[in-house]
This record gives sequence, structure tokens and C-alpha cells, in this order.
Amino acid sequence: MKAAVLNQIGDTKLELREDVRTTEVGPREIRIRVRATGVCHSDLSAMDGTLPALAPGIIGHEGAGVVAEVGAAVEHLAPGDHVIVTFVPPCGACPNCLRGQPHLCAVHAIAAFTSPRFRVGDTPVFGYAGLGTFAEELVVPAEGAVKIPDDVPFEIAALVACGVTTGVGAVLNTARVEPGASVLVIGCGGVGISVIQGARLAGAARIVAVDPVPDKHELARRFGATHVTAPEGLAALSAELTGSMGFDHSFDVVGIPATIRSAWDNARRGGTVVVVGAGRADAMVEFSAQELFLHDKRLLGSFYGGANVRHDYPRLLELWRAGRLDLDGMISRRLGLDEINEALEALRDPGTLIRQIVLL
Ligand code: CXF
Ligand code: ZN
Repeated sequence: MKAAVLNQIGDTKLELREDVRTTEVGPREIRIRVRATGVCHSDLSAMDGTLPALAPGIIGHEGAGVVAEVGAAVEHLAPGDHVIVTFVPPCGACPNCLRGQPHLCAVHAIAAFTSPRFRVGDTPVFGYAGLGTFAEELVVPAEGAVKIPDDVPFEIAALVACGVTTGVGAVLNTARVEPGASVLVIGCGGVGISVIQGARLAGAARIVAVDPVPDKHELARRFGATHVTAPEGLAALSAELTGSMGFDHSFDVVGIPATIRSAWDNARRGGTVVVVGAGRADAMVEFSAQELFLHDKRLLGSFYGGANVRHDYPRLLELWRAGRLDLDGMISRRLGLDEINEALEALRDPGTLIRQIVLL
């Protein structure tokens, strides 16, 4: 089959090949025919070494498709089912799953680094984060796919696999934003826009979006931001809206020390600071020992929007159906797999794109 292969970490281009195979479907695995995949910033982060990934590998982790084959022990899925994939398949039995934090299940996530599910000739090829949706087909654990209604377009479904769940989940599950709250969102890419939409859903009264790219401001307004600014304008806006007390909830959706620090600085005492951006392991953020206790802020990480995919995927799709979550508007353009390098190049430029969708 056709797939886009990352030969080495550090490569800026993927190699399109037609001789990629998946492994056989094990008893508890399924094969999925990928129909749509988003191009997420974490795919670039896998390529440039910001996030851990193995090469040779197939990246892409935001996808939807059709079940093509199921292993002998799989009961809850059948060929023909439409599904959304997940990069954290919840095993359902580990302490994290049992305590209600399935997004932290490590069982299959660790296996993704030890069991390659693709091959080129005799060479094992790893799927990024256990997936690898920049391929026509992939094999995943049966828990790695959530069945969805047949009438949901694949491109809409694909968005839910990462960006939308991560962003909306950070608001609803991690921060638990309350009606009337003031919310600050730093970074207006696909996940940032999803945080803005989540804040709108939660009933936030003020949603301030910060991004250095002017074209992102109009975009942020379209999805629910009540105020927009470049980073230099934030202090004045905080003065106007909060009397410089700071926002009830602030979200970093960039993942670099300066923006995390800004999210902290612009949250009110007793407010919530949520780090959604996926930063480097060696990037350090400084906090003084005194401010950490004195300001009484809740500094929270948010991985995968704290999501329970079996509960959150369906509810996000229901919100989309009800017209309360704009997913159609998040798609900036559609491409084919052979245009994947063009899509990655466009994403490197912090321009006007929200989500590019690759249709397979
Ligand atoms: C990432 C986190 C690390 C694994 C792949 C997905 N999250 C969002 O893009
Ligand atoms: Zn992602």
C-alpha cells in the first residue's frame, strides 16, 4: 500500500512509497482503511525531535476510517464499521483506566515504541504514537478505535482524534471552565481554536485570544473569541478587562517557556493555568518558590484533553451535529497523500491555516 515514510528524525520531508505493508492482524487487533487524516503540529514535532518518535516511521495520528478486518477475539467492532482512532487506546483494566483517567493509560502507548506495525521489505517501521495515519491502512489494538455513526463525514471525524479532543477537553475536563468565566488562550492553531470553541461551549463571558499572526485574529473571533490581540497587547487588554487582576483560566497552547510563563502571569490569583502546548523535554520554565504558593494558582497539565475517548468522541460529534461545535469551519484545505510534504511545509509557516485534511 501507499504510505508516507519518515526515514530519519530530522528529515524535513517524508518519502512516499507504494511498498509499505502492515503486520498481520493479531487476535485483539483491527485493520483500518484510513479515509481522512488531519495534519497536526505534533507530526512536525515528531519529525524535528521535539516529541519522541521512532524512525523509520509513519507519522499522522489524527484519523478516521473504516474497519477492514478484525482479529478473532474482537467482539465490539466489525468490518465496515466507521471509526475514529486514538493515540491512547484505553486498556480498560490498568489503574489509570480504573480510576477514571483512561487518557493516561500506558499499556498500549508503551507498546507503540516496541512493536512496529508496518514493514518495508524486511525493515520494521514504527507507527507514530501507535498510529501512523499517513498510510492507506493501519493495524491498531481494538481499543484504539471508537465506532461512530456512518453519516459523520470522515474529515469531520478525523479532527476529533486529536486537535478537537485535546482543545475542547482541556476546557471541559481539565480546567472545568464555568459559565461567566474569563478565559485567556495563547496560541491560535488548530488546538487553540478548539480551546476557544470549548470556552464558548462552557459559557465563558470573555474569551481573549493571543497570537502574533494578525490573520489568526479574525479566525479566533469566528470561533468565539470576544477579544483578540498580539502578545504585546495583552497587558493592556488584561488591564481593561480584569483591572490587571488576571483571567480566571489561562491556556498555553504553544508549549514554549515564554508562553507558559505568560499564561501563568496573566491568570488571576486563585485562577487556573493550563498547559496544553506540547513542548520539548529540555525546555525549562521558571517559577519562584514564593509565587507558587502565594498566588494560589492551579497549574495544570492537560494531556489529550483529559479525555475519555469512548465518552468524549461521541459527545463532541453530538455537539457538532447540534451546530454548537464548528468542525466544518476548521478545515482550511483538503489534499491527497501525495501532497503531504506540501501540507507539512504549509504547517511550518505560522500562517492562516487551521487544519489541513488529507483524504485517502
Ligand atoms: C500528541 C502528544 C504526543 C503523541 C502524539 C500526539 N498530542 C497532540 O498532538
Ligand atoms: Zn495532534
